[in-house]
Amino acid sequence: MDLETFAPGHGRLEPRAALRSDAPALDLNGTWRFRLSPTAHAPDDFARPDFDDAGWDDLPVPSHWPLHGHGAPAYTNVSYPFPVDPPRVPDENPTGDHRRVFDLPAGWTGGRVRFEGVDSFARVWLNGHELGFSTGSRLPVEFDAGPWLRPGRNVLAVRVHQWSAASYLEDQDMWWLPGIFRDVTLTRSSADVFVRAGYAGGRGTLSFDGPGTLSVPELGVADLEPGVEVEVAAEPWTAETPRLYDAVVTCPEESVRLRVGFRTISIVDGVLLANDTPLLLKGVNRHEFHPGHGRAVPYETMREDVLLMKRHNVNAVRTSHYPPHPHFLDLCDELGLWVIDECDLETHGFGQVGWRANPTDDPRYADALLDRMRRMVERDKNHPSVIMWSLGNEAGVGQNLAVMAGWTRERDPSRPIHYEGDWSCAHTDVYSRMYASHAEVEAIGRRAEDPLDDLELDARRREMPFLQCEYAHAMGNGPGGLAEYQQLFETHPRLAGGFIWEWIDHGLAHPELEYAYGGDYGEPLHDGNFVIDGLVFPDRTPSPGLIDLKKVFEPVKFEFGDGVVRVVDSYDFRDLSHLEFVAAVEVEGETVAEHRLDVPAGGGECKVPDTPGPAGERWLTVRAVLAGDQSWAPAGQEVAWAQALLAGPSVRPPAAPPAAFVRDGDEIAAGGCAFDAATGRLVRLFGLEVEGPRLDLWRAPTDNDRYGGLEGKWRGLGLHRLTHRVDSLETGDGLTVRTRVAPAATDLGMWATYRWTFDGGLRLVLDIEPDGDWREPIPRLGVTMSVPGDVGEVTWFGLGPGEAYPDTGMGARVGRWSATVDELQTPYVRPQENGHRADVRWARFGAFRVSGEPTFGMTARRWSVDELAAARHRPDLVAGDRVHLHLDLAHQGIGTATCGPGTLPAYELRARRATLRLRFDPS
Ligand code: IPT
Repeated sequence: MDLETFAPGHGRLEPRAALRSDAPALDLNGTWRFRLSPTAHAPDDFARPDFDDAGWDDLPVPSHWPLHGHGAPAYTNVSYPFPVDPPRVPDENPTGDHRRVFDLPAGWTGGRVRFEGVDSFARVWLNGHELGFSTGSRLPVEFDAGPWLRPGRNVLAVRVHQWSAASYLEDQDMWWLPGIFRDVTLTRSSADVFVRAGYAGGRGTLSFDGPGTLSVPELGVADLEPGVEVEVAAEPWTAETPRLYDAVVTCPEESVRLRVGFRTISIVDGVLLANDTPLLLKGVNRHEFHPGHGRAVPYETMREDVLLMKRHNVNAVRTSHYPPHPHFLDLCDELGLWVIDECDLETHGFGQVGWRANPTDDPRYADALLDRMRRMVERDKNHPSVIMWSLGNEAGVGQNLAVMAGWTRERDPSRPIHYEGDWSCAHTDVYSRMYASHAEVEAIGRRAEDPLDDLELDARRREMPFLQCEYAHAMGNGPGGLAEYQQLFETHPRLAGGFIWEWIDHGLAHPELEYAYGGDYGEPLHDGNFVIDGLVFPDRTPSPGLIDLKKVFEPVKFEFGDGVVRVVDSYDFRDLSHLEFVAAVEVEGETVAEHRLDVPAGGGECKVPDTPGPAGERWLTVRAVLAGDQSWAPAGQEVAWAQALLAGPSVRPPAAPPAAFVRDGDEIAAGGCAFDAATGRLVRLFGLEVEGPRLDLWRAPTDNDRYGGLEGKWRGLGLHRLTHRVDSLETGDGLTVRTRVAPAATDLGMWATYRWTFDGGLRLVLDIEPDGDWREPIPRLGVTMSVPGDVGEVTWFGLGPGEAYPDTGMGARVGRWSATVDELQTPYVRPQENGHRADVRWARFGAFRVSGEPTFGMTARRWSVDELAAARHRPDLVAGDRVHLHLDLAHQGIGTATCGPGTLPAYELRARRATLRLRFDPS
């Protein structure tokens, strides 16, 4: 077999829509027989019906064979894992032979074998007869089985080669995972239907192409002939109001059921509209992924994805970077998400060889590229959720894009075309970019972007809506900068929003490592943890990034005034009548009063009665929750919230007169606390053995710190190996310890002066002053101490419940929170700085309590920062017998420098004069 052919397939039937038909179908999923060969050259006699496969293994289908003990997964982002020499492929070419015996029900004649997805090159035989071959892993293919089916026992054989000329088209940033990874069926359905349902001027329009007649009983449409358009009194479909109508197309041989949604996408004056209303995409990029099954994603998992997105105020998905399983789009129709459906095309690795021989610009690949586009458009054309076709991702520029776009425009003029890889936008209807900085997005929003050399193209592009098909790279801790992007999207009508990169961490479940990433299977070439960059962890637990995103994407806004709150409807298509509004007054984090707010459906101003109550810091929290069940969440689900400060903290009662600090042997003691007389370091805190707080500038670098280059600078300066020198120690009404803290081999340092006093509680005033010319931002400014490990629950009053850094934590609110030390950790797959709770007024750690004057940042762990920084996977972190406490004045922001801009200047931490004030009391 010629695996290096440019032809996308042979013997295949014309592509058609994914449809629910009442024609008989036989599910061929299940247990198949399987054999793996290291090259493409094993004999192909296995396709014979009488071949004895007794020596083979069982394999479930759908699946990827490397996840079932045959070979291993491999991860690369941009690089091809084989030489870039199209269309040639290596002799090492894992080849999986699959056999499935099935019984044909009595009376069955004719039909097609349908594969929803085979990665990558599939050769198919039925009863020893070769039906053909196909490429295009994430696309369906059908072969005519009719002539070769026989009564009773039939044998379907499929040979899957991992590498072929088509592999050059599938260089997406993900695990390389061959196999028959989507459903296989024998179906007698053959119909193709293209329903066109628009919405304009308050009316629906309906027509269709295909065999038979179309009926939509709910709208009184009966037996509509193909090619005839009717007007209907339909409600529109939007992602916010996903109204669907059951339709049936009755053909001579079968009936096809569809759910029709009426909506029209248009572009007017450079603004993206749905049903004549501006549309703001609050999107995520979704790869198909399951930690145990790879891209063979169970239906329940797809549903969970959509539900999670909806519950976090996400309204759009880009199906990066290939068409998803067709059921996913059914769910988007039903539950409501706007979708950019992306073609299974990426040739990113050619960028590493100067884009020489890029298939996108090679006419020999034109058929293959067009074939992929056709199979996507034909399969998915009936989905109201799909609002744009994307030609692919990171495939450079070239003439084949024109072929794909030209055909698509003709076939489906109703949807704009998207492609990011060609900034001239020669073949697209929208201007799309990835990871553009805030400043550039703002300029584009004002139509003040730098012009293209080609003035005609420039003028065309300037009239286009703009979207960021990828932004805010959610790798590890982060992303930072979300709120500022959203602010821009909501300010400039040209900006149609964007899609966060990306939905899920693709960590593969691993017996020792918990979750594996690139390199963990011994791949000679890999991109490490770049595959761990999602808003949800591999098990789909929301990461702090998703909690923040939910806040930033809120469809309801609150503005507080004197005794009033203004509620603003920020939905694009619906009012607030499905929501209930609750206002709570909390003192020191404890609710003292709660009442409903009467908010008009269109939004407006409401009085917020402040209830007199106990003294203390008093906050008003207003929440919008679902009044009744929705298809995507039950009643009570929180949609939006905001807080306003009603009264500041009460004034502390005057302290007892300061106690004397007295020398006692090697120690200096005051009220149950003691300091080492030589180092001035706290050693005992109300009877607990502690290692005193001392100035620290270091944090375990985040992925953004690492890939953005800060980690290198910090390590270069030696911030991870500070030395401490005590210059003087004075006792009296307190203890003053003057120190200089600095790394070796540099003249940069920090003066740190600790002033301790005791007035019933132990007070620390730490003055910090930089020494020398500090040019780079620093990771952190605060103290580190260790305490005995028997700290159970930590209770604090401050921002929570989750972590927060200067440019993240929008989802955290002021309140009283409790967590065990273990629960304070955010389980980033690759360990890094995490778990910092911000604006903490006070925190109780078992036997003692720390208060900020006024606040501090808090992190507590069972391992040191050095252990955290050295760990590659979570199981590397082993709890010791101490708890390491970090009490901070400030942190460097997070940014999104793994891809995109670093921390915005406002969130950078510069070495500066600063004072940290803390107070320790017995609990
Ligand atoms: C961008 C890719 O489109 C995306 O698939 C992913 O690889 C991301 O990078 C990194 O996680 S392309 C990059 C050159 C900006």
